[in-house]
Amino acid sequence: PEHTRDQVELPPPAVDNRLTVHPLWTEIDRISTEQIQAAFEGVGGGIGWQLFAEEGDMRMYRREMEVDGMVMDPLKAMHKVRGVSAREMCHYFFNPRYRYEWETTLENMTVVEEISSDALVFHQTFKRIWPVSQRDALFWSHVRAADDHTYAVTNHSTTHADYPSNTGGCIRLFVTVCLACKSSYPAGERPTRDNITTSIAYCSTVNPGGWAPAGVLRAVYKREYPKFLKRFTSYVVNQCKDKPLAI
Ligand code: 6CM
Repeated sequence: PEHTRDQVELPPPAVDNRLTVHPLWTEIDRISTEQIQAAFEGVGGGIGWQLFAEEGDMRMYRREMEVDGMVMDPLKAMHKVRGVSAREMCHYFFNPRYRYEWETTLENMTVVEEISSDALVFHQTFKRIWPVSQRDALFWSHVRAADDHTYAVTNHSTTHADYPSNTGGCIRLFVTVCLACKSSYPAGERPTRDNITTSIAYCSTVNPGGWAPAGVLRAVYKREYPKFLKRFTSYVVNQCKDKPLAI
């Protein structure tokens, strides 16, 4: 049945050996560790974080930051989702099979390299936004188990000889993203769809890679990030509802 195939491909509980012998391993391990730690540090008391979107349990903050006139606002979002596990959340975020179903800013996605069951390299082009040139990105993506009932996906820009930047009409953007998820359920009970809650921390920093008007970028981010997180989380809830809970 459908769910059996999904179960097999869930993020592994330990790092895949094929990843630890890859040339990118040291970088992937270091950046993932840093990002996961930072994701769980709240914004409470943090200087400069401004709340820009709030809906139900979702809160989104950004810190305005410009480097040479280019917007690089770090974004941090917190959310709580009932009925799915951290592992399931990360499975749907990492696995390319589902990406077109929840990612609305995406035009095209190619898997450039399959490093291991828990690490891939992607090339993506994004939908063009007037009056800005079209963007593309090339990044590794790594899913891992962290502490108890915690899983995270980290995406970070890299390079590849077959995908040179600033060709084919696209400007290459640079991205660091982390989706970190932690499940909880009442002490002494067995986890079920009815009692499990997953806390999500999503962090993103995008360097637009070339000229783009600050006002346009901030307006796009303000509209697109809340849309993404709401759409993605309800997509996962929907996908999981008739499948056994995978913890
Ligand atoms: O994290 C998200 N998606 C992941 C899987 O695709 C991955 C994507 C990272 C790229 C983030 C780039 C966002 C820029 C989209 C706007 C289009 C560019 C025009 C402006 C020129 C700079 O980590 C979800 C990403 C949700 C983005 C709203």
